[in-house]
Amino acid sequence: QEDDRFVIHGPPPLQPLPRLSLGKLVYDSLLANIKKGDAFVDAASGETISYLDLLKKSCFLAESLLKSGYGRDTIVSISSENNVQFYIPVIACLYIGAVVAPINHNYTEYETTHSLNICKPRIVFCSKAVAQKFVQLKNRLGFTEKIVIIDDDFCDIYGTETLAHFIKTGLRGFAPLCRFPGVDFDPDKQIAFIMCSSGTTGLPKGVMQTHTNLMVRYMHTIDPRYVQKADTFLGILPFFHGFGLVTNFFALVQGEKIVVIKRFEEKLFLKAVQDYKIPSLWLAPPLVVLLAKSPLVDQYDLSCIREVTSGAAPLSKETEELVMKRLKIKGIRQGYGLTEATLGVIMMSVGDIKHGSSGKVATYMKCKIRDPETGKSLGPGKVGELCFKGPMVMPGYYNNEEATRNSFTSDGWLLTGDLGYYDQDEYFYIVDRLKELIKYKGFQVAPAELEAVILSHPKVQDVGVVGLPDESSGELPVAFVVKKPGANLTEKEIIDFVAGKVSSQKRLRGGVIFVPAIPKNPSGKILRRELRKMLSEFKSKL
Ligand code: M24
Repeated sequence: QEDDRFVIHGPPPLQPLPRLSLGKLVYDSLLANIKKGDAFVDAASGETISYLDLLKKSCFLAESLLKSGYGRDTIVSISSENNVQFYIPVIACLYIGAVVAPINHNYTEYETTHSLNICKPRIVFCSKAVAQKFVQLKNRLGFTEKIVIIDDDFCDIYGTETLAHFIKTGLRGFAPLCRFPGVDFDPDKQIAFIMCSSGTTGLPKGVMQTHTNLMVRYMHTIDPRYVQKADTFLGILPFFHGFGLVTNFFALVQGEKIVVIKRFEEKLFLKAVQDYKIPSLWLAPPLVVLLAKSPLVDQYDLSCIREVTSGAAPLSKETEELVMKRLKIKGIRQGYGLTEATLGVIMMSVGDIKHGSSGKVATYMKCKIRDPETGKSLGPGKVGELCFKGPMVMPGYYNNEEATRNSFTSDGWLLTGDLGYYDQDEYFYIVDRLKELIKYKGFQVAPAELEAVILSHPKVQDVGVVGLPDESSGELPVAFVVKKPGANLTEKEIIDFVAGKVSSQKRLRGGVIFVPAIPKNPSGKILRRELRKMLSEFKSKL
């Protein structure tokens, strides 16, 4: 039985949650901002796209998709570096109720295959840089009909077409219109995005996020308790990750100019903040650490920065304090979020400071700390699993009822797999992770995925992967490996084998430790807590 005393509610909303499609919201905003000029500008090349252009291209693309037989519920993937064109297909799909499934452009063929197989997109919109990979996979997998290149009007990669070509052929001579090309649907049920996350266990899965899930974040964005209005926004968080995709989308809806960082480079980052006078930075902890420690920071005039917001991984109190002193700002606003709950569900309000805390439960949401053993809700100061209810919680994993069922308690609370507590004033602190997930620089690394890769090595008998705590990156993946009897296998051989199959964030930067056996429970489940203990013993001996 739920103990209501220990359910922590977010503050009352300023307005009821509107039942509106994101497409209509963004269309109205683009229209209202057409005189504003640039919507996106690339910090390195200076390439831009104006609000008017974005409005036209997204409307033409939506009409063209509809005329080509795509529409509500069509699954469309997007895979590209952060660029000024990224949101054209995203917005067009939101107009017509098509479902956008972003895929990390850095993914190897192996990882991309898994992502494509989750949602089987009929169209992939991608950048020229990664198009070849999708052409090969299209032929092999067979369900994708078109690959459309978004960032080049003259691209001639065999098996692809350009965005301009797709629009022109789709419209088949019809004069393009800039009216709202919307389709009727129920925003509570209509899926807007399918995002990649491994959740509490196993391989990456597709998190469904509805229009209403995302609308809650819009309400946070226009709530002065959470967001200070600005003219410019730094598009540095990856657009394919929930944190980046949604924060940049709503900055756009707010009519801000988004300064896009395509490839991270320290000088480019600092210069963009300085030159475009970015007042509010939204970052993952590694970049906050950079602001705290990098000698280059002193070479730029960063006096424009009023606040820094950090989320997606823990940030230490020490880093917080260093950045505050260095940038002469009042505090770092932390937030805690997860793909399964759309975005930040615990956030520090504007002007509120409590060092080391991630903040308070966000408006529209409620949270409880659940004792993982007994299932009972816990009071202040007691560590347990954070669980959420409310309109930001995903309806489930795409095509995966079992994983969905396992992510909720029988009375409908989302199990986050994170351990934390709240204090007497209801500020939350995240202290550990119950789930398998490793986070490297804010990116998800699913141990089960690395274990499957390493197990496919012919000289490996068994394996278990855990994270090694690391100050600047959060955690580094480490593999405990059992060699096949008589096998001659080196650490380097395994590290290189993994590097050949997965993208950079998943490499075994924490190393390989050879062991005689992997600790498991009687049903064969890896005892990760045991592995972590072995890891700290091993490292303390070095
Ligand atoms: P995903 N401290 C410790 N661990 C954290 C954390 C934190 N502050 N935040 C996330 N984690 C870990 O890749 C937990 O283990 C995200 O990280 C994600 C997605 C969308 C938005 O998702 C957790 O289970 C955000 C994060 C987000 N973070 O902050 C804000 N948004 C935010 C901040 C201020 O699935 C796992 O990472 C204001 C508004 C905001 F939205 C989830 O990993």
